[in-house]
Amino acid sequence: MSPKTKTLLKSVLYSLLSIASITMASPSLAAAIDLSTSDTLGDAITSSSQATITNAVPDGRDDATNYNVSGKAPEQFLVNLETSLGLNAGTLGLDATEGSAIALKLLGLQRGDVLSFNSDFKIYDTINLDRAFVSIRNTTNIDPAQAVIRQLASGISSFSYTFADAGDYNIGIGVLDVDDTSFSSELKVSDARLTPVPEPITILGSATALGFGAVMRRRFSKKVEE
Ligand SMILES: [Ca+2]
Ligand SMILES: [Ca+2]
Ligand SMILES: [Ca+2]
Repeated sequence: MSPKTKTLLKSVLYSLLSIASITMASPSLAAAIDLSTSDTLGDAITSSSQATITNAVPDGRDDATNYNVSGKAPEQFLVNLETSLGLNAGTLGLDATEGSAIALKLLGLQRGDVLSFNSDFKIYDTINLDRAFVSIRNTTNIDPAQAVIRQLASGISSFSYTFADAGDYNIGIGVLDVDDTSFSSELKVSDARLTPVPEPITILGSATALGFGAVMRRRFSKKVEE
């Protein structure tokens, strides 16, 4: 085998190795969240892939159509809902009158992990509009007053949140009546995912492999020119 062929083979081998490292390092695989593992508070039902949450009472007296899905009443004492979600009293708004939610625990998150899901928020209310919310509370030595509350838009939308701190989290996703308790809304949550931040060591690994491959390619092209 001539030295040139040897160098060529080496270069091809290193390129293949670096491609292999990149392929292994690059996917930051999103893990599906099993929504059936969440607690339901008030009127909410879950399956592994979807949750449905309303603020409608079981006998349907607050609407012309009965939107209740579980036979359970929305939580009428908002402080109970807030406590179950790890929130301080009043966090969901002093204008909130009753509501329902699912409560998810996400443990051992890293800074940069991403929570995402699709939401479909149907509002059958016209006055003092109902709200859909996401509450994000880091329970690892972080003050409940630092909890993050996000509103979900009406209609179909996708939600995404990047965790700024590592820790264990309580996530609440729910629907609230505002100022009154009548006329309801329905929130459907689907495709909930947790996407881990890429491991720094993996990024370093693929960067090194990429650099190494580039060096070998440069060496090889030099050899050809010679
Ligand atoms: Ca209303
Ligand atoms: Ca209601
Ligand atoms: Ca309402």
